[in-house]
Amino acid sequence: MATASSDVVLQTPVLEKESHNLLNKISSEGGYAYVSMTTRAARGDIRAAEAAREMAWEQLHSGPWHSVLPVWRDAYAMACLHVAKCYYANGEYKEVIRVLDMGLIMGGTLLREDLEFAVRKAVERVNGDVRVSDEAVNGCAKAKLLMNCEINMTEVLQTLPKNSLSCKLVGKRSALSLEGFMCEYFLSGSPVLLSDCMTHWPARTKWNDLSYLKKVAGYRTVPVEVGKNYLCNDWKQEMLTFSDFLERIQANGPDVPTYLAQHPLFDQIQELRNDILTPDYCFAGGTEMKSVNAWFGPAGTVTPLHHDPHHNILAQVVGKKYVRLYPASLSEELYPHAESMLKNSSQVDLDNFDPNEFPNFEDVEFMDCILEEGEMLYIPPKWWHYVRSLTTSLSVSFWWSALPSSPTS
Ligand SMILES: O=C(O)CCC(=O)C(=O)O
Repeated sequence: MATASSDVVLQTPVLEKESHNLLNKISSEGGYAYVSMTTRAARGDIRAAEAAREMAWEQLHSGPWHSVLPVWRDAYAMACLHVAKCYYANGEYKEVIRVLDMGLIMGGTLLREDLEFAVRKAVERVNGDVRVSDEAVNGCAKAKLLMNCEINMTEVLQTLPKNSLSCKLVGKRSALSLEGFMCEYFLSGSPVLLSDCMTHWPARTKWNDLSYLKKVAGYRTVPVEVGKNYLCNDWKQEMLTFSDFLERIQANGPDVPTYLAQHPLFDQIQELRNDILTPDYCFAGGTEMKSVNAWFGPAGTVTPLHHDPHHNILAQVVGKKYVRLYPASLSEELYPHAESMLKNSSQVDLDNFDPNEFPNFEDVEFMDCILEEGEMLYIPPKWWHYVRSLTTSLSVSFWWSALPSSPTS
């Protein structure tokens, strides 16, 4: 049985081991004030812990993300652990989870093990505290994330870009073998819809169950995008608890959608990782897995026309999406943005297309499809894609690179 003191102290063995070295590195980068605050924080001073966290946060926002020194990301994670330890000692477990999630999302890798262990502890505590409200959760056990997956094609066509679903459709293959995928699609770099290959995923039943999602992730903090899309001026990012996010999706008002987009949710929440499997297709080419991301939002989210450098299997777990694809070879005709940060995105807004501004665009050939629940879409590297959710939708993208020895590299 746990002793009283081990009950209120959050164990952070990696922090104990690495603190000295990390603080030395931070000092050598000129972070003396941070080091001084952290020394007080380690003795349980919550105000000092908050101040250190604030200082590290400022460093994380001092320039473009790639120019932030990795040591400041570890410093941020360290400060989050100190703040969390103080809240934990006070029994404020929801606050502990919030702070630790910020550490997981924004912090470096050095203290990740402690962050993950600590978040598991705090989640156990919260779940213990709210056992009474389990009834409330069970009461809505039948509540579905998406009640009805049917769509009205006439209405849908009105929301899609001009000429959608009228030209070349992406071909669909059922239960295609890895060898078939390699020979017919991967090696030639051709998109394909893959059906009947994710029936065994626990996510296929679990993720449409609101009470399950709330139970495993409700108190966790996630980053979401608010606004039409990342190319628009009014677009912003927010941090929300997963429960608040689910409520927003359910409310699905007429205003701008909230989209949990391209977030490595499965590195953050182990229970959700256990619900998915890496598709065999991702082993084509030797495989170096780059990232597994969640894309979760209401009907009407749009990812504007862009391309990525990796092979991609986009797996549709809940709901449906419309996807339009343009081959990599036609890049020049798709009006890529000139700025280096945006050069993988097209200037053409498919939802407000102006032929006078982009006269050659309409003649460019594309392929498109509706990605149905339970299907995967293979998007070859550098193929341009535009994606619009037609219902509440939850997808997972698997990005991988072929090894240098592979014929496609
Ligand atoms: O599903 C979406 O909204 C976009 C997916 C995407 O762009 C990707 O998987 O690379």
